Amino acid sequence: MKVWALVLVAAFVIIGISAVDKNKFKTCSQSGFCKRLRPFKPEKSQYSLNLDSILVHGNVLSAEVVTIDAADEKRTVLWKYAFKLSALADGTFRVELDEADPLYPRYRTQLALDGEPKADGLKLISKDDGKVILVNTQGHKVIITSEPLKLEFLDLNGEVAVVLNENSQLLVEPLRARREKVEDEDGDGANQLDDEEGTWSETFQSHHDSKPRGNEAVSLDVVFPDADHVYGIPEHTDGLALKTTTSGDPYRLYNLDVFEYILDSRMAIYGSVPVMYAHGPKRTVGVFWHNSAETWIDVVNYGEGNVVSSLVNLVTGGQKKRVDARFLSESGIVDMFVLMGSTPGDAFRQYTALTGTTPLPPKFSLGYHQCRWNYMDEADVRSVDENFDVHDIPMDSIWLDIEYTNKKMYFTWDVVKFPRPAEMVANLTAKGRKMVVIVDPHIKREPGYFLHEDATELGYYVKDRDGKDYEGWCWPGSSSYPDFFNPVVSRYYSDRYRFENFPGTSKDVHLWNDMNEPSVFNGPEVTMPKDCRHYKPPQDGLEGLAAYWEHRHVHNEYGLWNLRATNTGLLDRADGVYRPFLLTRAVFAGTQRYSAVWTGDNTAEWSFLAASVPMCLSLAIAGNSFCGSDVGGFFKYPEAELMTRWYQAAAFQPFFRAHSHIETKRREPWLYPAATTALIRDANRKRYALLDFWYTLFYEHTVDGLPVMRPLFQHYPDEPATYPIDDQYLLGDALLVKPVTTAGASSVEVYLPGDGPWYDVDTYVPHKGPRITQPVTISKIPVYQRGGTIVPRRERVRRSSALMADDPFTLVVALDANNSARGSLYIDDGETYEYKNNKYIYAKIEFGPDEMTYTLASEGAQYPTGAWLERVVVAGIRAAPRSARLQQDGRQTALQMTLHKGNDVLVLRKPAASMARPWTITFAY
Ligand code: NBV
Repeated sequence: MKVWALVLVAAFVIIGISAVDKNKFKTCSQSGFCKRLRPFKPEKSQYSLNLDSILVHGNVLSAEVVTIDAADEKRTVLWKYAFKLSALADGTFRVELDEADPLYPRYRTQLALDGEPKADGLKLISKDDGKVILVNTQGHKVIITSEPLKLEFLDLNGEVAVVLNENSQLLVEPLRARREKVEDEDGDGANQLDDEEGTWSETFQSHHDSKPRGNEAVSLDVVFPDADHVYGIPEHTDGLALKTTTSGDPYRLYNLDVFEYILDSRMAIYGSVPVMYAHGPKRTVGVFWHNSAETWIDVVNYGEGNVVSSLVNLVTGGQKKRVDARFLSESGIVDMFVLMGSTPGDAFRQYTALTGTTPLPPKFSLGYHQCRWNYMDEADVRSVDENFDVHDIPMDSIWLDIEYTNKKMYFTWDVVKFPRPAEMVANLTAKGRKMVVIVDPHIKREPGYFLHEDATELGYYVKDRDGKDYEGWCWPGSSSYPDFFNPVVSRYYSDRYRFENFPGTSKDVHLWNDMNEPSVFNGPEVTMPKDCRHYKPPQDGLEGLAAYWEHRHVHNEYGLWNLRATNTGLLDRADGVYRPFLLTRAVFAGTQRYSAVWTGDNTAEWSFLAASVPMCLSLAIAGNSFCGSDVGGFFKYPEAELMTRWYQAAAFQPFFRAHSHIETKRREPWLYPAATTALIRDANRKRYALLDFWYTLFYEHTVDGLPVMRPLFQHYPDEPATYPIDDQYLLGDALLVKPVTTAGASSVEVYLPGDGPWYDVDTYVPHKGPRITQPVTISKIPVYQRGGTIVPRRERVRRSSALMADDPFTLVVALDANNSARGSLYIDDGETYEYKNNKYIYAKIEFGPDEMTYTLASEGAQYPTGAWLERVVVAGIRAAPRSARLQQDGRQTALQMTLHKGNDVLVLRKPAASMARPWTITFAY
């Protein structure tokens, strides 16, 4: 390692002791296009649609849009644009605006969409008075005003739900060629360089951006009438409901490795998902800004107390509720999807219909993961593994961070510390456990390293502005980065995951792609320079600037290309038989199709524990349900109480993994006082008891595209009190979780929406909302089951999820006011794709006063599970039945029953029905 490099790494580590170094990251005024265009708000938009050019073909209206200077009486056309409005399936529209004849093609984001969106019907209703009116099959109308161009999207009641370009901030900066010299335009006698406002270059700190294409920004404003709040555009740290940005910077989306990120901030961090939802009692709608360049988003919520009322009146004409947003990106085209809702669930589903859902995860990955930077050698791994058994704590996987490699050369092992990886993995799999290893995208530039030699020889690296292999600095020292945009490179990279190419791995070794923003320690804002060059498929006649994409165009989707290549590799290595698990830090629209996500390097502080909820909720409504945060906090050391509360909270979050920084004190559960270890054991057991509930939710997500972890307003859209809530959430529609996130808590305030009752899952005590004070001890996790639901549990806890496969079920029935409840259960082999061949069970479970039924809801689907029904617990029973009989396979059995607790909890003992086939329990009174 060169000396300067050592100094850099040391400095990195030392600087990292305190909170984020804000100077490393741009503010809006340091980001050329944001500074230039944030104030852009002309009184009248220059854009108008040429009514004579309109063509409606299939689901698409296309037309010419032109810009004309308002002051120009001759109405000279400044620039021409191609406009498209498409009607898409399920109440979604798409609006595209590109230059009609750009100097070079403008970048269109490639990987976010899960294939071509499905078309809907679009009918032209009228075209007069400068307005075009259209309607889709569902009945949503679109009114296009031609001059200035404005688009109004109407809900099914005929009310305006979304407006584009109401605030005249639509803009597509035309590409132009750089002139070496500009004639003396200001009359000072001198010719000037064509470089006003940093058009052709920009500098941030010591970093120079050559901007060979000049300015190419795009912008669009959106108005959401009647909205109380807007949500989404993760990843940020300032809560679920977005705030007005008139003071301070806009929300920023630019995937960045922000060391020791801070809370309550609109700064960009690792992920960027440009989808926003607006919700109020009238409706929920959404917009998806399909753009992978650096993006800034301003929000003005006129209903927020701090927006001056005179301004509210001026802008909204007295309308009390309205939220305005404005998307501003450095490059690309205007490509906005409008999601018409009308419920929150509809809008969330419309988004996943476009960008995809999370495929059914291997079941182990819903269990508990034990990670640390680093488990240092095989003996360390073995002892951690054994200690989970000694302390009787269920655990499904042990993770290896970067130190397992030979000098941070991925796909290799440090042969001194890890001489027998296959044996190490076999030790884990013997107990049904797995291993997860990290592979970062940076490649060590080390002579003799096969990956580096291949990539250099074959030209597989991202290029710098001069067309040479780009060299940055990362963990391995001098590094280069695969250009996944080239299909040949992605294929090559995928093949590195083949078992024969990555010795020591097997189907039970899963993956973690970190640092894929990408992180470059010595790059501008700790990432890749924007003028680096990426592959573009060669096309006849396209050369020079037209022959490649710049990193600026693709930045936010770089990580997604990395994940796609990894995912392909993991599928292919096992001939498509086994489901892979993959975790990523960088996030973009569509990431959910390949990977789980986590919230990166958090800190062992109470506030970060609390922040894990809104951060994961925002990601979940943006498609990424499989989300978690480092349990315990990555930086610093969590004392016993914080650690306990973190386990308790994370046991009820989708991705459940403990992780810690290499320099922090070891913190495996048994290293705490015995009482804390016991509490952690209890939290993990609660997780494992509900694994089938989680698995069923993830299965249902693949079918309905709804989040697994849900904000309260999703199910209670008419209850305004739920709108701002982001310290509690729902799992499916059955459980409500309120984690304890403060020290020394003896009670928490819980909002219980709807009619309830909500049953405390520990005691079955029913509660009615809207607000209760829940006393808590250190062992209490406030979780409630909604009356009207049935939740499957398995009470025999084992070392890992795989060992529980044939264990019996307890069904917890929480009754509603009609003495009824329903639920579902999904079962399969937990690891293969055989479910696609109908080898699974999806059962609907229904409870009514007279009978309880378990029916297989998917025709033709079967799975020979050995699991059986051990117990039915019915909470909230008002009239206890005299007798209960089970029927299955034509046989009848009388069941034993016991009444508990003031006689309102009924337990049916040992029905012993097989969960592989339907059954019925009938009650007599
Ligand atoms: O690979 C080391 C760490 C990892 O443990 C962490 O989870 C990642 O978010 N990685 C970042 C690199 C550097 C952290 C300071």
